[in-house]
Amino acid sequence: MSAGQAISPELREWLVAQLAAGHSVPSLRAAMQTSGWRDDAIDLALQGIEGQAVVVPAAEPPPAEPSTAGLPGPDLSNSPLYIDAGDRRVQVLQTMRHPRVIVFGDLLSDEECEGLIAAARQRLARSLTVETQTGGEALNVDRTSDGMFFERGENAIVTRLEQRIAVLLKWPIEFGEGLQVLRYAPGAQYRPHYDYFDPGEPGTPTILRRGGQRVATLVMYLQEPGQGGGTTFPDVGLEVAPKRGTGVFFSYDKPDPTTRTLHGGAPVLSGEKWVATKWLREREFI
Ligand code: PD2
Ligand code: ZN
Repeated sequence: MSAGQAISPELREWLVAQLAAGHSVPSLRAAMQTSGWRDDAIDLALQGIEGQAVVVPAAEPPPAEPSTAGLPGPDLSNSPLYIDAGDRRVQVLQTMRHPRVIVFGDLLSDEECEGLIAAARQRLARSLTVETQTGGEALNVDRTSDGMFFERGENAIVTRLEQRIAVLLKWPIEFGEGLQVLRYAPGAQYRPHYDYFDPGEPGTPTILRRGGQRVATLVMYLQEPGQGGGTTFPDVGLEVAPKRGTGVFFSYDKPDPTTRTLHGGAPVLSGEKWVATKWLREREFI
């Protein structure tokens, strides 16, 4: 090494990179001295480098939004205000991309809401949730509502609604679970959870035999409480008001928290909240 050694562009680049990586000018000077550089050559090499030391690394591109291709849901590419769901023109009130959430207005008539409640009322029992340890069902303290399931196509209102949902969400009727109806009394809630089945739980393979994973949820409000009872998405600070006839739809392309589909039913503060939930599977649900 000698004082006459040329300061090549590569050396300059290397020095800038070292500074950017957090090495100090004195530490670089010491390293160059150890390598046999003379002080005047070091001065020359470091000239002007200090000023440009802060090389800001290129910002990470934002994570790509998950694709909704191959999932249930309407085509929103032209930002429609209404969607023709066959027998009804449904409003698009609000949309979010990640998580994919759509709030639909005028999804059900008052008569349909009342008809579903009347048919469900006598069959209510304290809600069970799928027990992922075993694949069976169990009482769950996270869910303090009462509920029941209709069979697919069980009565005229259920059949009509299932047909409408299939058109609206472009997903075959056969891929849907039977409609679930829930009643929340004052104080009742559904603590935040994911609707997909946790792949890490031992009971999940048994559950998946009936139609694969859940890929989307539609919660429809049949009766609004006096206060409280919104559907919350804690990861994104969203709360959907439980307005009768309205529905909140969300989809998830994988059974994973990165979908940001953590959601819950906030405690009902007064009155009674009734909802109907339709879960959609990857394949025919049998
Ligand atoms: O009733 C709700 O708002 C609610 C919230 C979270 C319903 C469900 N999940 C569900 O039925 O999965
Ligand atoms: Zn849920």
